[in-house]
Amino acid sequence: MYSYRSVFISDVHLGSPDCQADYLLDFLEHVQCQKLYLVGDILDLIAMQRKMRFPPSHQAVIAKLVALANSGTEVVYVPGNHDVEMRNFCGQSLAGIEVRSTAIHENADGRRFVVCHGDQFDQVVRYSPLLLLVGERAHEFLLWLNRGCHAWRRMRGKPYWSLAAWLKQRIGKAQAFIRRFEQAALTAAERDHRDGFICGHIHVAGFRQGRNGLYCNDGDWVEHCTALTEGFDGSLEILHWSENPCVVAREPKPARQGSGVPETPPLGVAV
Ligand SMILES: [Mn+2]
Repeated sequence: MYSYRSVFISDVHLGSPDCQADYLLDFLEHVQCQKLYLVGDILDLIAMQRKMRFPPSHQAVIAKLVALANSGTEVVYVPGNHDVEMRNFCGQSLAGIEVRSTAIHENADGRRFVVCHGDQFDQVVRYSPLLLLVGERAHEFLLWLNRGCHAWRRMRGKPYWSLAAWLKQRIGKAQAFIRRFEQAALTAAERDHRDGFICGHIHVAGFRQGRNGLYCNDGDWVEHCTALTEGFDGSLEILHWSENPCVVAREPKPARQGSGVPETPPLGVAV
């Protein structure tokens, strides 16, 4: 059993064929925490509008989250852009899950983070990197190809590997997009006088130490299967869940005063 003070997950996309519900269920079975944040795009109401589907494994994820909320875990749900309708429930409790438009998380070490899905920065950064490059249809095709690749590898007994993730990491424009997104989040955190910003949305887990704050992205359960975790001392890590769970990133140390450019932490995850 993995034990944490807090766990942040987002971009689960339940109801979409790309959701890695089995991995997430396995993760939720093996991880315990005092506080679980669902940082948006948990449900994919857009995909469900196109084709209504909600297989048993997706239902099991909902049942597990509700069970956690009713057995001592504080579960906070901050809806995103694919489950934007859930924002109508902000301020309410759904089956024990607290729905909020934004949350403030206080770390064990006293740092305070804004917790928000991140789609509000779309205006600033304009579109996702792959949409920008190849258009929506091609992005869907890539995800479809990714599913085929996953099925083929599974048949051959190989662990999960993401084609889409591999491509994204290698596309320069995608990296430039990610930088703009990080900067927008850091600026927002600074404006709110917080110590950092915790979000999802772009499906790239990682940290970025800004001049006055820390950017944290918990990734997704479509391409990478990652969560942001807070230990009991307040330290933040990104955990990649697969047959062999591993920590793929730790929060960078703040740049020293006067050292100029902040250090560059690893971006995304190597899967
Ligand atoms: Mn999103």
